[in-house]
Amino acid sequence: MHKFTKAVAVIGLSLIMSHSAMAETMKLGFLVKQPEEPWFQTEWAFADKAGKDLGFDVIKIAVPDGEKTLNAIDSLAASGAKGFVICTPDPKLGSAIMAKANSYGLKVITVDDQFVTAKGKPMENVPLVMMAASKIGERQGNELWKEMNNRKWNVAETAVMAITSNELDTARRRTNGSMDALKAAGFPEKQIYQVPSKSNDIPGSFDAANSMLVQHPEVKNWLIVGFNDNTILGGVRATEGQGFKPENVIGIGINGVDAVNELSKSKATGFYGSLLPSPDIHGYKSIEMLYNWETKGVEPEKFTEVTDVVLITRDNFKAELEKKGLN
Ligand code: FCA
Repeated sequence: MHKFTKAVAVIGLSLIMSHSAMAETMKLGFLVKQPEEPWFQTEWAFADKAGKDLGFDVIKIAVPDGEKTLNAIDSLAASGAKGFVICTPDPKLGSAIMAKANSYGLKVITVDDQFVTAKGKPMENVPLVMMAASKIGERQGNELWKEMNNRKWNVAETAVMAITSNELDTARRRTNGSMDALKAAGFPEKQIYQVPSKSNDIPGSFDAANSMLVQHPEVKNWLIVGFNDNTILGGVRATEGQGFKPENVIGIGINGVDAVNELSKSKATGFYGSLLPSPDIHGYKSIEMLYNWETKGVEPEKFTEVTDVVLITRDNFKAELEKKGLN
């Protein structure tokens, strides 16, 4: 009986303690526009890791549109969070997001997509963590050129299909970088065709690519340019639908983690590979900066560019993902 009472008391005490410990744990938000992309799931996972390492809770919220974004900020404030990292569904929401965050005294760090004013001017005073957009685009162009030459394609029978999302600055810079690199390498400018995507997902780029393919029945080989893996996947699916063989299509994505299913397929497709940046660093570092800002008053850098990139293909993707702890 005595033992039993003691045991109950111990359990009771530990419950009280864990409850009060929980009450003291700092909360920070991590809001992303497209949680269905493994890219953002990876950022979340590494934000959680930072939370475990440094001792804070991460409130992860999907914000596919403006209304959900503003509601998410209300609920973060209600739960006592001190700030949030965000990849906004629309860069033009920047001013509205900042106004709401400021009204609650919440700190904000942006990741991947930079806020712009209503007039489209980058809001450079809000801290940003992002990949080097033009550089990764140039790398895409150079790798496409290299693989085209490996396959000894006749340039006269080849065209570039550039699926664009120019309203998103990072996307515009990536695809422009890619087209510039192809031109610089010697690809004829008049065989580079651009088509805008209506939405930044596979169906959007699939539709865009289909309309491009029917306009150019004369093209035998296609190089596909686009700002992320989903864009390229949509393009590749469209070529398959219109009867192109994998050996006549080269698509190289960007994000890497969104290409794992495709690269795991038993047979090669027109999706040759992907440029893998560092979603782990984006997720970990952005929220670590927020934490240091809140707890130590360390002002984050206004711009943190993450440059480390590796090309993953069917041959090396498992090993490369493992190196970064992304498997
Ligand atoms: C943008 C894209 C994502 C990812 C990220 C780094 O937000 O939409 O797919 O590439 O930049």
